[in-house]
Amino acid sequence: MHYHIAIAVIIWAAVFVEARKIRGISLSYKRFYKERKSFVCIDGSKLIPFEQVNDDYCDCADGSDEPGTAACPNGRFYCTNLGFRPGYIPSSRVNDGICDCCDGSEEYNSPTLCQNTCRNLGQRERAELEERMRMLSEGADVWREKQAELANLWGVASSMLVLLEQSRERKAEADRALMAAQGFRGQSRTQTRLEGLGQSPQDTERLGHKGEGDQARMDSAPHRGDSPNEAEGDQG
Ligand SMILES: [Ca+2]
Ligand SMILES: [Ca+2]
Repeated sequence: MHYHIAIAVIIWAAVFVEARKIRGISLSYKRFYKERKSFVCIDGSKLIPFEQVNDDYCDCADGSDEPGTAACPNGRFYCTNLGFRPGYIPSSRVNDGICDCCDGSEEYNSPTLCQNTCRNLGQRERAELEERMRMLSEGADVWREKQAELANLWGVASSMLVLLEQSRERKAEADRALMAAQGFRGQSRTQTRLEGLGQSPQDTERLGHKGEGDQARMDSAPHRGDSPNEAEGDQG
């Protein structure tokens, strides 16, 4: 007997709590809707008895006294949408016969029976998100792979540059050695020819200087016809 009374009390309490529930508000806005007190419009413009909240008559300019009805043109209704994403809809869509919230909570006084599709929508959205995350993860793996390849290529390119520089240095050394060898061979050929003529390079140098002296003397010696007297004598 006592058991049945307790069950009845619990059911009555649940029905009472549901009846007193303020429709169309989110948890963060519940602090504005404390029962048994006067209600202050959220914009602070007016103080009204709490009975005028959701009484289907618009009292507040911001529509905050009618979160669960379509009375205020600028009001908005909060869809809890358990299992999916919560959100707001314009209060004009409350009890308009069209299901807008996936939990159908805005059609609480409507001939339209709305199915709760939040769970399916949530599952679909989670599957899509998982697929997107999988693709992003694969893309990230490919990106890391390409980065590793790129780093490897940079290493190879750096090694090749070092080898190229070393080869340039060796070629420059070889060129210098070749030029030195060619110069030495030229000197050797000259020396060989002079030795064949019985002269040493020093002799050649002296002869060169001697030839220059003889030429100078020949240039400075007087020539016939240079003196005017001689010219006149020749004429006499
Ligand atoms: Ca009202
Ligand atoms: Ca609706």
